[in-house]
Amino acid sequence: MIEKNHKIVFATNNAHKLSEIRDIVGDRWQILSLADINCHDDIPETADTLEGNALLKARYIKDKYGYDCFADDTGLMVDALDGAPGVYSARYAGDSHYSKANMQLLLDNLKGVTDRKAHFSTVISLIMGNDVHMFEGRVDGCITDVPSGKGGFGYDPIFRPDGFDCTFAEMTAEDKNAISHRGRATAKLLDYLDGLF
Ligand code: ITT
Repeated sequence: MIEKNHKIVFATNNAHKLSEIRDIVGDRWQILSLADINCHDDIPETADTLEGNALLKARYIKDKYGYDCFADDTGLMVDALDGAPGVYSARYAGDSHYSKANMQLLLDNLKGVTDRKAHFSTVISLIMGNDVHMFEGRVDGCITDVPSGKGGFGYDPIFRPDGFDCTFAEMTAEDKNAISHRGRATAKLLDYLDGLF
């Protein structure tokens, strides 16, 4: 049994992810950021799967700071590129992690390619006490020919989810969260946490 004001750290250095998760969770749980616990480390992400990296990030915080913790790892998988950039989405165009460069490289690699199918996958790893749990979310869509929209982050300006005629970057945060990979994985996380009452 855990209390409603139980503190859980979200182990991410990505401010956009933090704000998306806080929007989704609302006041149901207290989500602490890495800054809140005074962690400014560059947490290693050396695994070659989303599951592996999500677990590495959560385990790092649990072991070093003792907090219950969750982390997400996300990838954009493009069918015509055999699933690339996938687990390497953050550094597709190099270690600088610039979203604009990543998007441009992806568009360059898809020049003349008509099969634009792609999906985002998110894996959330939660460590509560000694228990580890994984939650997964996915959204299917396609890669557009040019970037469009100013919302969201990362690859959002070039990803159009199935059933919509706009990119994630052209949607409100609420609409993106309702159907996105992270929104779906987070819904499963919240179902699990709610069940602990
Ligand atoms: P942390 O590891 O600190 O959480 P990160 O930005 O490195 O942050 P990931 O490794 O999970 O996060 O992200 C992989 C890449 O995918 C990164 O370039 C993101 O910009 C991009 N990405 C993640 N979620 C996304 C989303 O909802 N929409 C668009 N791009 C996203």
